[in-house]
Formats: sequence, C-alpha cells, structure tokens
Amino acid sequence: MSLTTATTLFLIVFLGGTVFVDSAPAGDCATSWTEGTDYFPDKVSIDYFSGFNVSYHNYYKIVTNNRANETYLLYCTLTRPNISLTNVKSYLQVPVKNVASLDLNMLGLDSAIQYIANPENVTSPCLQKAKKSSFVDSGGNNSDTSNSVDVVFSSDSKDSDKYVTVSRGNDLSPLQKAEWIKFVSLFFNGEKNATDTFNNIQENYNCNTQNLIMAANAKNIAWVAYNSVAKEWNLINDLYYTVLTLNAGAMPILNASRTFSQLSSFQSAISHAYLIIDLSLITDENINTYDKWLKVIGYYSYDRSSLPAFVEKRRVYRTDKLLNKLGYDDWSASSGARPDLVLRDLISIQYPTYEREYLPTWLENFSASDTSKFLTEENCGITSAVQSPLFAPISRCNASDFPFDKPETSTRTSHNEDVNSSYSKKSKGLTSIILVSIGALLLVVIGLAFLLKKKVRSKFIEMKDEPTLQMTQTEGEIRIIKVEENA
Ligand SMILES: *[C@@H]1O[C@H](CO)[C@@H](O)[C@H](O)[C@H]1NC(C)=O
Ligand SMILES: *[C@@H]1O[C@H](CO)[C@@H](O)[C@H](O)[C@H]1NC(C)=O
Ligand SMILES: *[C@@H]1O[C@H](CO)[C@@H](O)[C@H](O)[C@H]1NC(C)=O
Ligand SMILES: *[C@@H]1O[C@H](CO)[C@@H](O)[C@H](O)[C@H]1NC(C)=O
Ligand SMILES: *[C@@H]1O[C@H](CO)[C@@H](O)[C@H](O)[C@H]1NC(C)=O
Ligand SMILES: *[C@@H]1O[C@H](CO)[C@@H](O)[C@H](O)[C@H]1NC(C)=O
Ligand SMILES: *[C@@H]1O[C@H](CO)[C@@H](O)[C@H](O)[C@H]1NC(C)=O
Ligand SMILES: *[C@@H]1O[C@H](CO)[C@@H](O)[C@H](O)[C@H]1NC(C)=O
Ligand SMILES: *[C@@H]1O[C@H](CO)[C@@H](O)[C@H](O)[C@H]1NC(C)=O
Ligand SMILES: CC(=O)N[C@H]1CO[C@H](CO)[C@@H](O)[C@@H]1O
Repeated sequence: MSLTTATTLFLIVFLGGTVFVDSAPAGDCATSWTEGTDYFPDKVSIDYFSGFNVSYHNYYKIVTNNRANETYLLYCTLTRPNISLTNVKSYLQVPVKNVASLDLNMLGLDSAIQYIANPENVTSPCLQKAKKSSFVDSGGNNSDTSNSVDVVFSSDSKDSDKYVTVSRGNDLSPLQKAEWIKFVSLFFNGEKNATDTFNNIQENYNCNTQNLIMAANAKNIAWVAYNSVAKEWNLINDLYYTVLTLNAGAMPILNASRTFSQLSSFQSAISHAYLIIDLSLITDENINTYDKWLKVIGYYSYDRSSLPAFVEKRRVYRTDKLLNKLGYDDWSASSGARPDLVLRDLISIQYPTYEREYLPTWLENFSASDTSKFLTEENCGITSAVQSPLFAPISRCNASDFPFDKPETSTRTSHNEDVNSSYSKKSKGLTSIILVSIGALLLVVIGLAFLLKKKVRSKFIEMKDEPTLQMTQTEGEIRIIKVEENA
C-alpha cells in the first residue's frame, strides 16, 4: 500500500464533511477582467493560528498552508497570471469545480466531489446515495483519476500540482481544527459561507465553554483506546482532546505516559476518572462489547469493593452512536467539522439536565445496551430520517445560571453524588478559568511553534497520534473502480 493511499483514506475519515461552503457565483474575472477590481470581496480572516494564511490581491489570492509549508496561488482569470513568486507549489484557477477526496455535500456541492478514497466509509446519507467513484492514485500513471479533477484534497503532501494539503490534526484545538473549513472554502470562493458558518459554531462553542466554567467540581475524563495488536492501552492526550475536555468544564486525565503495556499501570493512571470515553477501533472484535471491554481492561470479575467509579456507575462511553451500514462511524467522518456538537455531547454526558432536550450526537453509553443508529442512503432527502450531524442546525446558546453544584432534580442526583458541596464554587471556578487560560496559552504557543518550526510536519496527523483507529483502517486497500463521470 502506498503512502498516498493511506493518507487519502485518512483524509476521508478526518476531513469528511468539513465544508459548508457555498460556491460563489462564477466570477466575472475569467470572462472580462479589469485591472484594479477586487474580485474577492468576501475575505476570510484566521482567528486561531490554525496553520494557514491567505493574502488577497484583486484577481488572485496567495494561500499558504504553514503546517505543510506549501503555497498555492489561486487566480480567477482565464489564464494563469504572470506573477513571479518563489515557492509557489501550484497555480490553480478558482473556483474549482471538480475535486477528489472531500465529503463536500454540505456545500450543496455534491457535484463538485467526483472521487472519494473509499466510498464504503462514507456516512453522510446523501453522499452515500450519490455513490461517488473511488479515487485512484496510481502514482503518476496517466490513468490517474486526479487528471479529471481540479484539485485533490489530501492529508499528506504530494509533489503534484493538483494536490492540496489539508493539515488538520488532533494536535490542533477543536476550533483550530474546525477553522480549516475556511482554508477549503478559499478554493471554492466560498469565504462568506465558511466565515458565517464558522462564526456560528464558534459562538455556540464559546458560550457553552463560558457556562461550564461555572461547573465548580470538575469531573475527570479519560479518553482511552486499546490497541489489540500491540496489546496495550493508550491514554489519549492530544491537544484536541485536552482542550475539548477543559472546555466542557471537566479535567482531562493526563499522564507522562501515553501507552501502557502493563494493565495495572493503566488502571492506576485512570483510577480517578469520573467517566471514560473509549476510542478503540469500533470494528475490533476483541473489544466490541462492554463485557469484552471489561475483560480487556481487567474489571470483569473484580472485587466490587475496589471497582473504579466509572465501572461501578457504568460511565463508559463510545463514539459509535452513528454508523453507516458497513459499520464505519460518523464520529470519525464528521465530528471535526462540528466542535459545537462535540462539546455539547461532552457536557450532556456529565450534566444531562444542562440542556434537557439535547441527546448526544455521537457519544453513547457503552455500558448500556444503547443501540447505534444507522445513516443510510435511504435517509437522504427524508427529513424525519436520521441525517448527518453535519446538517444539524447550529444552535444558539445563552449565558446560563445552571446550578452545577446543587442536585438538580431528585431523579438526577446521581450526577452529583461525588460532588463535595463544601468546595468553594468561586475558587474552583477560578481554577477552571486558569486552566482554560492555560489551554488558550498553549494554543498560542503551539500556533507560534507551527509558524516558526523549521521542518513543518507535512502529515495531517501522525499515525501514532490516533492509536488503533487509523492504523487498522489504513490497512484497507483502495479498490480500483472504473472511472466515470457521475453526471
Ligand atoms: C498572513 O498573511 C498576512 C496578510 O498577508 C501577513 O501580514 C502575515 O504576515 C501572514 N502570516 C504568516 C504567518 O504568514
Ligand atoms: C511575464 O513577466 C516577465 C518578467 O516581468 C516577462 O519577462 C515575461 O515576458 C512576461 N510574460 C508574459 C506572458 O507576459
Ligand atoms: C518551505 O519550502 C521552501 C521551498 O518551497 C523552502 O525553501 C523553505 O526552506 C521551506 N521552509 C521550511 C520552514 O521548511
Ligand atoms: C497505468 O495504467 C494502465 C492503464 O490503466 C495500466 O495498464 C498500467 O498497469 C498502469 N501502470 C501503473 C504503473 O500503475
Ligand atoms: C452555506 O451554504 C449552504 C449550502 O448552500 C447553506 O445550506 C447554508 O445555510 C449556508 N450557511 C451559511 C451560514 O450561510
Ligand atoms: C501516571 O500513571 C502511573 C501509573 O502508570 C501512576 O503511578 C502515576 O501516578 C500517574 N501520574 C499522574 C501524574 O497521574
Ligand atoms: C449507562 O447505562 C447503564 C445501564 O443501562 C446505566 O446503569 C448507567 O447509569 C448509564 N450511565 C449513565 C452515566 O447514564
Ligand atoms: C436565549 O435567550 C433569548 C432571550 O432571552 C430567548 O428568547 C431564547 O429562547 C433563549 N434561547 C435558549 C436556547 O435558551
Ligand atoms: C467534603 O469536604 C469536607 C471538608 O473538606 C470533608 O470534611 C468531607 O469529608 C468531604 N466529604 C466527602 C464526601 O468527601
Ligand atoms: C479509514 C477507513 O475507514 N477505511 C476503511 C474504508 O473502507 C474500506 C473498505 O470497506 C476498509 O477496508 C477501510 O479500512
């Protein structure tokens, strides 16, 4: 399997449905062009040091992916402008019409996406229905399907004009990761839509973050994954999960180690967890039921008196509430694009009455017999059917005086049972604020590090960053399907 195969696949999983972008009306620039006219009136600004940059020059824009150290010159004129710039990787006419790899159906641009690395993995109902062809990269062969598209969005950089590297990864915070929607929008002249969408997501995310700062007694949350090949547990502490957990008013469980081959060390590292979110590969049969999970983690036949709280109270979650018919999960495909929903999921499993009417989108109680919901192509267009969360409305959030510390209702007291009410709300609130600030500072530092780093990582996420999930999934082969234009 070539590296490109692996990374293109990878992209589908992580970038799927990034974009809400609406293509701008065809610019006049290509047909009649006047010097001095600004053909890109809608501009993006980058708010979070997310690792890319753009500068506008009337009829062209210079887009830089700082993380991959690649610069693209996007122009709207009929022919490539005569501009001498060093280090431009590709000159691309925009808006692009046909692309490979991305799940762009949010744009109302299904037609733009011609090829997908692995159609089997698509979760979005309408994209499933569209049955896009497999993307085939035969390594420079002339039959390469990249010849029939304007751009191939890929997670790994490739020395080919058409390849645009999209460097989202779990080393970015949730909002940084989501901000890459703006990067992709630049290629469609979709800045306006991307900016509005991002702003709405950001507003909801930040409002809930503010509200959760008032959660005085932060609960400990551990993100874990079991690698059944290496027989080791991973404690996941990428920036993405760490910041997300802090923003949900909780405390991430961190440890100097992130892989544990000794079960007892792992058990002790997570012993104080209030709840666990398990990201083990959903299709791994060694750990696909709660009983098997308990066995693997060593709490199956255990002295009840020394069970950790998360097992005793059955607070073990997974991200597999939404699957496609083949069992591929939507969390991998869509969650990066909707940090607002991810945050609400994480809040709701700690404080179910904070938003009474909200049911988690991706997280499910693994210790219950919750059943997954299926996203199928039949759901496309049926409003009452389960749809891709990518289309879920971005909700508004109000500043709240939710009583985090007091029992909310008599039936919900279990969620407060390990809250010691004699804690001072103020001082703990302050701790949260400080932690959030540390998170923010970390982001700035990391953002700067990206800009300054000599050798910028060109990869989207290193394989090891996502323990078992990607490693196994990228072992899949890309099937070569006859190339045909889906009219
Ligand atoms: C981003 O673009 C702006 C506008 O062209 C420029 O001032 C700034 O220096 C750029 N930053 C980086 C990190 O390239
Ligand atoms: C492009 O610019 C260069 C340098 O300014 C010039 O030598 C060349 O003739 C120009 N080409 C066209 C097609 O205008
Ligand atoms: C970025 O790439 C250019 C070549 O396109 C190279 O000259 C430069 O040194 C690279 N910068 C970094 C930070 O790797
Ligand atoms: C290139 O494509 C041709 C025709 O599809 C095929 O026969 C050939 O094996 C390919 N070569 C490589 C190196 O993939
Ligand atoms: C972006 O475009 C899509 C598709 O046209 C549309 O459904 C959506 O409402 C737009 N979003 C915003 C924020 O304008
Ligand atoms: C990290 O885990 C080990 C067990 O492997 C534990 O002894 C140690 O206290 C943990 N460190 C922290 C900071 O939690
Ligand atoms: C998860 O489900 C189990 C079994 O139904 C239940 O006992 C437990 O309370 C649930 N956990 C939470 C946090 O709701
Ligand atoms: C937010 O507050 C406004 C004005 O007070 C109110 O109309 C709206 O229903 C509230 N929204 C939510 C989600 O609570
Ligand atoms: C709560 O805190 C107080 C004072 O810090 C302590 O005396 C008490 O034992 C604690 N209660 C629980 C249940 O931990
Ligand atoms: C990343 C991912 O989910 N890859 C899977 C996509 O679908 C193919 C074929 O069904 C699998 O083999 C891959 O593992």
